[in-house]
Amino acid sequence: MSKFSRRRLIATGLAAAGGVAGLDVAAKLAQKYGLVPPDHGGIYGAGETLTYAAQRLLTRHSLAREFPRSYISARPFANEISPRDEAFDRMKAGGFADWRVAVDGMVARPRSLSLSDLKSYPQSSQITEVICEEGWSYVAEWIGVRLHEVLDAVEVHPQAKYIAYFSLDKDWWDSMDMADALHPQTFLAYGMNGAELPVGFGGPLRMRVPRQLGYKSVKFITRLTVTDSVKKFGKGLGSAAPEAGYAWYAGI
Ligand SMILES: Nc1nc2c(c(=O)[nH]1)N[C@H]1C(S)=C(S)[C@@H](COP(=O)(O)O)O[C@H]1N2
Ligand SMILES: [Mo]
Repeated sequence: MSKFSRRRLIATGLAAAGGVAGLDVAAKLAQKYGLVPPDHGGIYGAGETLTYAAQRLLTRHSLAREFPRSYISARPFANEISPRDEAFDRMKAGGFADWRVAVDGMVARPRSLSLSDLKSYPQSSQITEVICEEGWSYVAEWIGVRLHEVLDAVEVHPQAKYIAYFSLDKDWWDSMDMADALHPQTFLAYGMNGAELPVGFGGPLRMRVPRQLGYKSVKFITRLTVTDSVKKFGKGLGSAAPEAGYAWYAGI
């Protein structure tokens, strides 16, 4: 059987397993192919597994929609003010010259990167939509560096499976698998709509993961850790989201 038809069979199997009785089958298939999300388990576990595994098998190379410049929202909604933190205010007063993002874990060359270090990597931009799980969205231009570039610079070990990312906002951290980490639209964004990234939108540095819901696009990024398991962070569910009842994998 060719590799393609085998993959199609797996995907068909997963789709057919969509019924309640089939969720168990979906979970077993996903287990076999290493597609079990870290928040799998509990009452909705099999459903989360089905979503993640089906998306990975069917749409692994797809891109989030990119828009023409005329679609950029005139009044985008920032759902947050700056972190209430003295150190943050001091860094802001200094134009964020002291902002650092640590890149560590399963890498050959761990680094602590300033914004100017990040700006020395090739710059990319995208006009994509932030879609909140609460039902609102906006389109903006995001300017930054592909996470892929940063990961290449630190030389990720081949055993690595996830990138966990952390914010100055202690309540916010998340993780993504390597497929999303290396995805060409996954950015560390330091600019928005032709200017520096405003604090309300996560400045000076936020993650942009346009293939997933807005909550994966964590603001005020201070650390990236490359890992083969996310079990050791927080409650072991892969991000703060499942601890609050949201899915770790939020593909759109
Ligand atoms: N640090 C931090 N990151 C965060 C949030 C937050 O409150 N704090 N909110 C998340 C949610 S739920 C969404 S929908 C988007 C909203 O991005 P925006 O403020 O640019 O609209 O940011 C995400 N990243
Ligand atoms: Mo959100």
